[in-house]
Amino acid sequence: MPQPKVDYSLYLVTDSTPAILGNKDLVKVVEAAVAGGITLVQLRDKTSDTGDLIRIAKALHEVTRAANVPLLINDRIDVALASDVEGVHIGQDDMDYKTARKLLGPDAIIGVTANTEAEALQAARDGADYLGVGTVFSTATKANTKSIVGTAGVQHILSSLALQDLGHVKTVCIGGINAKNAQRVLYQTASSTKNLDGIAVVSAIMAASDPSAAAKHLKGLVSSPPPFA
Ligand code: TZP
Ligand code: MG
Repeated sequence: MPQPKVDYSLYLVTDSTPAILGNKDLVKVVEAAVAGGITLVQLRDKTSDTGDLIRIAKALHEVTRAANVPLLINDRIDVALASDVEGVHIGQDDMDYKTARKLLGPDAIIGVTANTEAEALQAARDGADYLGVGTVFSTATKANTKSIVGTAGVQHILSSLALQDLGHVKTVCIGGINAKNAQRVLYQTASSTKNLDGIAVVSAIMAASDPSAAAKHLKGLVSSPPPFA
C-alpha cells in the first residue's frame, strides 16, 4: 500500500545502550514519545541479534502503527522485511540504495545518511525519500561521527540540492540537536530555496527522564519555528 504523506518534523532515532536508555524500557519510551507527538521512528540497534531485533521491531511496530507513525529500521533491510515495517534508513556503508529499493519495493520509505554535499546529491538522484544530513553538532551518542557540518554545512547542502533541481527530496538533520538548539537549527539552515523538513534526535528524547514531556516540548518548538527572515 502506498505510504500516506510522511511527516518528518520530529524524528526519533532509538538507542538502547545503558548510557542513553538507562534502565527504562525501550517500547515504553517509544510509546511515550509517540504520545508526545513524534512523527517518525527509527529502530537503531547495532548490538542485538537478528532474532531479537525482529522481536523488538514487531513490538515497536504495534505501538507506532496504532498512532499511524511510520517505523524504519536502521541498516537492516532483512529485519525491515521480516517485521513488515514501513522502511529503512541506510548509511553510506550499508546496502546501496538501489538494491534496498529493489528488495523493499516502491512503497517503502528509504532514507539515506548524507555527510557531504556529494553524498546528498547522489542519494537524491538515486531516489531516496529523505536524507539524514549531519552530523550537525558533535555528540556523544554516535562514535566515529564523520565531519561535523554545523548549521552552515546543512544550509549549503540544502541550497545545493535546490540548485540541482533536487529540492523534492525530504531532509532532516541529526547530531546534537536538543530543545535548546532545535529552533536555531531550523532557523539557521533555512534559505530562500529549501528548508529542512524536520529534526532527528536520539538522546534529547531517549535519555530524558520523561520522554513524553521531552517529545511534546520539542514538538512545540518544531511546530512553531521563529519567523524566517
Ligand atoms: N547519526 C549522526 S549523529 C547521530 C546519528 C545516529 C546520533 C545523534 O544523537 P543525538 O543524541 O541526537 O546527538
Ligand atoms: Mg548504517
